Amino acid sequence: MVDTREVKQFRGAWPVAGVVAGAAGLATSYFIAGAMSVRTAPVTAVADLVVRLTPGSVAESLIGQVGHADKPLVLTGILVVSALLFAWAGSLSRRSWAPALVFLGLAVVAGIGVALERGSSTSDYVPIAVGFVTWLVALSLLTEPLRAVAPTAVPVGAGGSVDLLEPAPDQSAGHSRRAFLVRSSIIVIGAALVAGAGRVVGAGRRQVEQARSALRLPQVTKPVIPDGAQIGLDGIVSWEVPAADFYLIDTAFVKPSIEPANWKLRIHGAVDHEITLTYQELIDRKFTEDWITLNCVSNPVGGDLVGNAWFSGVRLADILAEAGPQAGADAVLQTSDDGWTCGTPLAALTDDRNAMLAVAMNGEPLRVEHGFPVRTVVPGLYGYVSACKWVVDMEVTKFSKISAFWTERGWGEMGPVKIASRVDVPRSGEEVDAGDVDFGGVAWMQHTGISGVEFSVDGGAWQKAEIGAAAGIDSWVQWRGQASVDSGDHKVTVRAIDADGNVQTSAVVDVLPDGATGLQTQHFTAS
Ligand SMILES: Nc1nc2c(c(=O)[nH]1)N[C@H]1C(S)=C(S)[C@@H](COP(=O)(O)O)O[C@H]1N2
Ligand SMILES: [Mo]
Repeated sequence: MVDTREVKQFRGAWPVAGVVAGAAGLATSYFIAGAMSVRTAPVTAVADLVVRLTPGSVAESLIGQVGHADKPLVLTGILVVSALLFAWAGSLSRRSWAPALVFLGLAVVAGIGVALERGSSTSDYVPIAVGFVTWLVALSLLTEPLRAVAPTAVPVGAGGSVDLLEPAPDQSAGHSRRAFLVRSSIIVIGAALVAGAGRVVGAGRRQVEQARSALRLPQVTKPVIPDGAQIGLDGIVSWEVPAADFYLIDTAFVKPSIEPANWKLRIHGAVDHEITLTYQELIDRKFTEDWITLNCVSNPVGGDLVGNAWFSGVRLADILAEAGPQAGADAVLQTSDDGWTCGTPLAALTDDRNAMLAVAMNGEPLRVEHGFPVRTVVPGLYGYVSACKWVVDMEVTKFSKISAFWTERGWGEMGPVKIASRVDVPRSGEEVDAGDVDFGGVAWMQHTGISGVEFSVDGGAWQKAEIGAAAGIDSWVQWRGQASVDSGDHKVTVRAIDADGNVQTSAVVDVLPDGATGLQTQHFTAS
């Protein structure tokens, strides 16, 4: 029989369990954010959210009052509020599993914070998910011993007897309390270790970020959008895609943290002279710069895995000429610091196009997630065969001798881009005013160029669209057109024509193995 005082003492343990479990969840999410180099950890994202939601005038006067302490204050506030919510969740868990809802609510708030961050991607939610699962597991581990001595059905003192519902014979209150203390200590120590490890893991990334902001690249010029490239229709993707909004595709769960001083590229294999380049040697060479549209082979018709940016770097053709590829070589096996590989046609790296080892994007050093300090960019080829991020090794070889990450998985070997066009205005499902309706979007066929875009409303005749200026043959163009429509449901279809006169096919082909074809049709309603 359990002493009622023991049971009462245990009441305080429930909120403690909530706080310990909550802290453990924060610790694992912090660690994962550090390990994955997630730009904004969940708590920081919530802090940004709080700042965003605080009315400007209030924020200003607060910041005025507390000066530079504003950010630590907001963070401390969030941690205090979280701790109270954790404690509340812990007390709730005496009676039901409702506390899971409290945790879920917190996870959702963190998720909203992350969603509102500029350039957030799916992987940014992983730390939140891990933190949430940790909460649930830790809370159930901690409350298990408590549950054994505190059957909620029995109000202590009512009727004067404490009738425990079938306590296991060895589940005395003392035993349970020991179990609770042992489990909380293990979880607290574990959380501290995990949080500490998160700091260490995150430190590499912080150092790289510092090295990145300290970089001076005198040969890199700021992008200047060519006159007439922006066609002036709201809703079309911006012609120059900011690095923070540029699509991200890679297999690296943890993004490589490479300081420029530690970067080296080895060019070897079937070459007359093996070359090893340091970062300094690379940026001391003559630069090339170009507007290049980069796209992913997995981009479906109408998809947004495509972007256009101003890349600065060193021409690979010049470097490879010094290495001297030997007769018979037709491929370059590129390897990233993270072990990812791709096989690139040697010809595309040695012909007159601007295939380059890029160090900057839109006039700024590459972002870590886009391959800092050095990545390859090859106009006219899909990213999976060419645009190696964090590139550290190039082996000149033959396709017949190699396999690479995606080609091993059934994707085509050569990866030339296919002509494509997209409708950005109106968006699917959008309501527009009946009458003259504006249409617009982008079209691309890198390294051939686009000569025209046509659109068809409700399956009618193809009409010529106006196209914006291109910056050469490697960048996309914006297009726009107008047609009169009655009220009701409508559709618009677009197709592009390349500089050789080839018209984009309507034949539907899936992205696997070498890129989608087919025309995009957007449905909209006029009223
Ligand atoms: N190291 C590495 N480089 C990589 C990849 C990768 O998974 N790992 N993915 C490639 C693919 S499939 C594409 S489409 C482009 C995308 O480049 P971005 O993320 O800078 O837009 O990078 C390429 N380079
Ligand atoms: Mo890709």
